[in-house]
Amino acid sequence: MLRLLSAGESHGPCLTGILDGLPAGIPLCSSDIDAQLARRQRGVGRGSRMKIEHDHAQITGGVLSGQTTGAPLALRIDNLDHRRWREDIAPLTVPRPGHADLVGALKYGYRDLRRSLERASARETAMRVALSVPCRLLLQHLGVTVGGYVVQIGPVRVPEPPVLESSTANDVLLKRMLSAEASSVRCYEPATAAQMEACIEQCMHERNTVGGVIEAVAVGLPPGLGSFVQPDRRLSGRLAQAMLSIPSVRGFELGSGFASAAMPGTQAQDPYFLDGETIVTTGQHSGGLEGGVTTGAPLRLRVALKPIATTLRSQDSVDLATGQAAPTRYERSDFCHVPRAVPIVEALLCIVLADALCEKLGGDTLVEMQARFASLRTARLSQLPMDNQPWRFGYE
Ligand code: EPS
Repeated sequence: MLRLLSAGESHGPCLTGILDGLPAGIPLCSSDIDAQLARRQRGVGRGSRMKIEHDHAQITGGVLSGQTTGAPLALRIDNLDHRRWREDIAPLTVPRPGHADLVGALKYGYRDLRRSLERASARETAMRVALSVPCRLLLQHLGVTVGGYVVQIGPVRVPEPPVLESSTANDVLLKRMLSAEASSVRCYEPATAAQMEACIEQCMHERNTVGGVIEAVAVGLPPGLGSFVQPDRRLSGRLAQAMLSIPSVRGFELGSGFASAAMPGTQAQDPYFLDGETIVTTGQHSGGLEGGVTTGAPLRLRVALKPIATTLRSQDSVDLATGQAAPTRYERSDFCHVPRAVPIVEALLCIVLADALCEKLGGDTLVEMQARFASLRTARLSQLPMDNQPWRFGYE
């Protein structure tokens, strides 16, 4: 339903983006977008490029008098660093392991490796964060809140939190989002946040980089987003695709994810129980999706980010210009991008969920979508009538 395209190099004049398929009537101004862009720029462990850029999105299409019109949204973000890259650029011929340098030359025949990094750079995520903002606002107008926090930096992890109770899960998760935003490493647990900060500082001192794990959450979702009737309509797969498209993401899990592989089957499911007339489930293990469809429980996913591949200490490589073994040459980079990546993970979650809601609700305007949202089936017993009769397939 939503189609997103971006263009632009990391050190070129600007990033350009288009998001097509938004309903009309979502209030949107560039300061809403800039607030999310600013979130993406702060956090312990960032590199010096973030001191140069002060990201601002210029809206150049799709918003009239402060509201989306239903036409494609068009945005532009200038790269302030571009002015330093207008003259002769030093050749880059030693591919950096873990970056797209070598595969770009193999695939596109580039004769200088900077051509690979210009587009493979995570700079592009600024535009995806910007384009996600009307999606986040659409979700908010439907009562859905998306947030995220860091649960691991290097070996430092938040202590395993107690199992979520369905009656308090939303409140607990909303509190975590708020506390994380007040932390320089975006971790909701203060003692662990201090250890994470120390871990990042230690890694900078050792001239190294460090990765981590982010948990993203959506609360207030209706049941029934996504489908199991075709594999490509499973929301779980659509989320995995989106999350694995973030540079440096190497792992994805929903709910108990990889840990559930070690659990007996009786302990790896979320039981159903009645709360008055309504069937409820915590989503603790499922992550809020069963059969690739939302259950109405909070959606919880995790992504693992490998450490940034650009390191102050050189790595073994080969100079393609001389054909000799050669060390990589350092250019500035982040030391730990994990706190800064939380808004990126949230952004992609917002885009996938807004897409699924547009699919489920249809409608050309926000108001139409709100009315349809209010009439969706809930898990009340009265809305789940069963025939309770023998039946037949009825094929010839
Ligand atoms: C990046 C390398 C660094 C990061 C950049 C992503 O840029 P530079 O090579 O100019 O120092 O700062 O991230 C951004 C510019 C950004 O806006 O997030 C990389 O190699 O992916």
